Amino acid sequence: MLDRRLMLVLAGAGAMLASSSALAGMGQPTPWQMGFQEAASPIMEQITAFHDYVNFIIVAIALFVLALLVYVMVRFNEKRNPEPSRTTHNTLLEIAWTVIPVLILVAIAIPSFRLLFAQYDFPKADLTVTATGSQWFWTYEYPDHGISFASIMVQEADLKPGQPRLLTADHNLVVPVNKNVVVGVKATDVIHDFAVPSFGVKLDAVPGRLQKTWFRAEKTGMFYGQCSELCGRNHAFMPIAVEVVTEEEFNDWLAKQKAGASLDAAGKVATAH
Ligand SMILES: [Cu+2]
Repeated sequence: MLDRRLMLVLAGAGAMLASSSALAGMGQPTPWQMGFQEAASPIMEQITAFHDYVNFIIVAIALFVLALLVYVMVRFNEKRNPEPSRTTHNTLLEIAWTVIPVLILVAIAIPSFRLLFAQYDFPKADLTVTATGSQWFWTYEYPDHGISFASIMVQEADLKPGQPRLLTADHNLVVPVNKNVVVGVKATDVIHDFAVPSFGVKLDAVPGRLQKTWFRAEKTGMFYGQCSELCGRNHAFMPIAVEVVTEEEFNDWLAKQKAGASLDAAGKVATAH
């Protein structure tokens, strides 16, 4: 009876390890989430796969060391082994415990560098946007389309049904699906950080410096992130809300923004939908 229950718990834990995105939501965190948010970009898929792979190696090493410790405690304790051997060298063992860890590190390093290069290998941009962090909101610009607007968190009292608390913004960063979006990231005051977990994107926004990252969203919908560098009092209240839409919807949105921007030529923030 007890064994059966134990087996169930172990099976559950195993299943969770096997898929680190178990119980995780798409585009936003979920209560009792284990592991990462579900991947919506090729880079995040690679990050998740790499994480699962390294996790498997870590668990195997931890179990192996635990087994050795238990074996030593049981087999070589003072009662069972009153006369300890005086062995100090074993060439074969010493070579093994040097070479095997090196091989394990190489087995980790190769996919690790592959992922790193994939993250920094910028594809041809289909759309360029800039995200500027300020205390405490984001400003998004579409330099090729002359659009720019601020994105400010919606207060809890003003949320519409289905809108997540602390993550909903008044104006979303709208991008088309299956397109390479290059994001220039900068800041006006202190260091902020542009992060969207489901896209595998996280980059510091540093004043006086333009950095860039990229993502390719493969699913439509809302994807949320948060400023991920402590930036002052309202650090927790400057969400990044990305709305991924089809290309037609994106073009409609662009047209609407451009019409709105020309009406708003007084230099006020253009209205996003
Ligand atoms: Cu910030």
